[in-house]
Amino acid sequence: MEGGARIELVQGDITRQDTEAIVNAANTSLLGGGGVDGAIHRAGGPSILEECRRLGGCATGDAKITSGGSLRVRFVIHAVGPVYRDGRHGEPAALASAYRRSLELAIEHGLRSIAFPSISTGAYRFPIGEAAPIALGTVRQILAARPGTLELVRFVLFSAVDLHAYEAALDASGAPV
Ligand code: AR6
Repeated sequence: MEGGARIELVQGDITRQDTEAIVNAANTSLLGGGGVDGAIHRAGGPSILEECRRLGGCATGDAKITSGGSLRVRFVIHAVGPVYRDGRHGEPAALASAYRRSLELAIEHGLRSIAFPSISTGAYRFPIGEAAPIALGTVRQILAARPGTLELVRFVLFSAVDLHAYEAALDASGAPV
């Protein structure tokens, strides 16, 4: 528990979550792609892309919100993580910012639950062992600072290896969940 909220780690598919919002690992165009982005647009139907077209893109480290289309979620929050080069080009700060902006949007919309994929650790090649503590640390910080807002933040990891990386990061941070 953090600020009255629960952080959950599960293995699964982000498109099948029953939270109020899911987060997309998008790119700056917001016009779709592979991985999580492709799966969300496939499962959510064309209305999400139509909304995205009107948003005029999104900067790295920022996030924008659309409806959930035909998904069971109310909203999709499209977050843009950094492309990883060597970790010395602002990638950790940009990754933290993508999580922070997503949570801020969720809180602004009065949402109680949100599910994240592991942003930037696929096509954008951010090493998951470095990304997991940044993701969890940023979420914890915001939950602690904004008690009484979000109740559930779920990380949906695609593979068992990815799930274990997040579990290890959570254990290493020492705080109870
Ligand atoms: N559910 C949960 N996790 C998934 C799913 C899924 N359905 N599919 C893949 N993952 P990526 P990025 C995992 O590449 O690195 C797109 O083309 C995957 O195994 O989706 O932020 C965008 O348009 C990995 O661990 O996102 C951008 O151009 C993690 O989700 C670019 O890729 C993120 O992988 C963004 O790259």
